[in-house]
Amino acid sequence: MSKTVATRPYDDQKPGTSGLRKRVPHFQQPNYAANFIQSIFAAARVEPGSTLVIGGDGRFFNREVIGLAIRMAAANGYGRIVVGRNGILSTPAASNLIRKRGASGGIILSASHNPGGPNGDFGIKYNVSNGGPAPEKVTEAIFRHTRTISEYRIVEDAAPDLSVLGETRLGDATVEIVDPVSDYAALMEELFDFAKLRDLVASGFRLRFDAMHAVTGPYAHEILEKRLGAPAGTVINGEPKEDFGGGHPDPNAVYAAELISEMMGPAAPDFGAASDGDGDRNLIVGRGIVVSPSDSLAVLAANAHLAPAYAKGIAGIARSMPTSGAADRVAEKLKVGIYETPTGWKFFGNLLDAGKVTICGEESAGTGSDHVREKDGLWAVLLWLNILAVRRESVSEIMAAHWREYGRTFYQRHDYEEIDKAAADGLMESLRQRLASMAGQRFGTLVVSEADDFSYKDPVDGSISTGQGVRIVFSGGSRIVFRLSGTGTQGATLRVYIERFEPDPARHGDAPADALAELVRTADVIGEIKARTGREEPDVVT
Ligand code: G16
Repeated sequence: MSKTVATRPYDDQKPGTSGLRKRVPHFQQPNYAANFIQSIFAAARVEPGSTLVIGGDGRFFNREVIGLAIRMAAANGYGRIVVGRNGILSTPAASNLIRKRGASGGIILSASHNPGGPNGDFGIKYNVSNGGPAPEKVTEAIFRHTRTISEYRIVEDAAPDLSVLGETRLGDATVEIVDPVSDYAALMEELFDFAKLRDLVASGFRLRFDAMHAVTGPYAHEILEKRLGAPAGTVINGEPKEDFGGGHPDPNAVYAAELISEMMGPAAPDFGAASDGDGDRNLIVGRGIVVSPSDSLAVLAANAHLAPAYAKGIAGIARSMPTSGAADRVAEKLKVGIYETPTGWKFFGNLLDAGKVTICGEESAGTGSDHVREKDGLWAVLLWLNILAVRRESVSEIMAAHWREYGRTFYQRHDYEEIDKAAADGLMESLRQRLASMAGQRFGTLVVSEADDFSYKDPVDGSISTGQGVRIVFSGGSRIVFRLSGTGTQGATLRVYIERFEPDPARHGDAPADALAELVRTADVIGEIKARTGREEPDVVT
């Protein structure tokens, strides 16, 4: 039996870069999650009897909302609801399941790399039938519905036990609890040469994977240790925890410090990697070298043909605007298309569906391909391993060779977290007002050649997204980009992206901080960062 429950709208349910993210207590307000889920169903307008996939990264409050989403889906006309055991599905595994099952969409409960726990973050995102994040026209329709919602539908019966595999009936729907790992692991075996990977591991090659107490633990244990034969202990922090063990499951040099310090030490393994809360991001580290995500995208694109899935070559590359131009040089050499999109994986979906690109990536530690419609942390790790298994060179050697061939793009992102929202808006507004007069201005040795506020016209459906970040380009191609994050939950996060191309191999060994020092100083002058935010230093440099 299902029932209709009266509710009242909240005015702050606008999805950001990747779904709706708020603190857990905020989500625990009466009907807060139910309102958003009902609005997803209203915007999705699926055929009765459709399939819906539901899963999450296992963070605090997951179980409650998964139970709620199952009961609401059963009352809203879905015929089959596919759920990961114990509510667990990594974001790429959910994307794969949506595609494999011909589902009309999926609900993924995650706040990605944001910390979890009773006072941590929680999030809900909706993915559409191609397995990718809902495009803006859908997220806008969800938001519109949240502004006027007056009731939601739910079955009265309890949701089934999420720990038991198999099917049960709930209202008019079938709820199917599936193993979260097996379909995903099978997909990885199709894409990569597991025999070669096993040989690499058997040859004494040592790897370390930090799952950061988040969702990739079970996936990494199965794939790296069981299927590839890496010794037990290869995967660290491999048990998912509701609060990620008190950590911040963001795979960067600050939050994955344990991994980085091991990789920089005298007994470092050959290869290290980490993933985030929901398993879509990746960090790649070689012995003594951290690979920047923008460089990783370029190297993966340049070497993808070494893995079976991409042996015939790639159709094109897409990167988000703030991601460095390193991949552009690879696309040029391969004579394939390069697309520059706004931040947010949702912008890659159309390009992938249209076959215009095969590999996509972002500076925010995300890389992926047309195998699913999300970025995919373990996929990036396995593609790196496949490349290493064929080339039998170290990560440092591969990077040095890449820079010799294409030149090196030095890159840093400076994050100022939880700053005052009004100050952040003021900083961006002031930049926008000065854009028209910026060209020709000189800052030290740097001369501005162009400045704009990035906007994007989707080449497939013609939709236009404006206000996607202020770009200041200097003669010679160096660049500073200012943007406000769309994934924070407290105040505002200012991101400043800085890059400089260096063709001279004699300079490729320079430290990024030195190579970018003048641009960093200039970013503060142009953005008035210290004056407007009161911050002397960024909180995180990636
Ligand atoms: C999400 C999006 C990414 C984006 C990142 C950072 O990642 O899927 O496309 O690059 O947020 O966005 P922002 O700069 O707006 O904070 P995730 O891993 O958080 O889902």
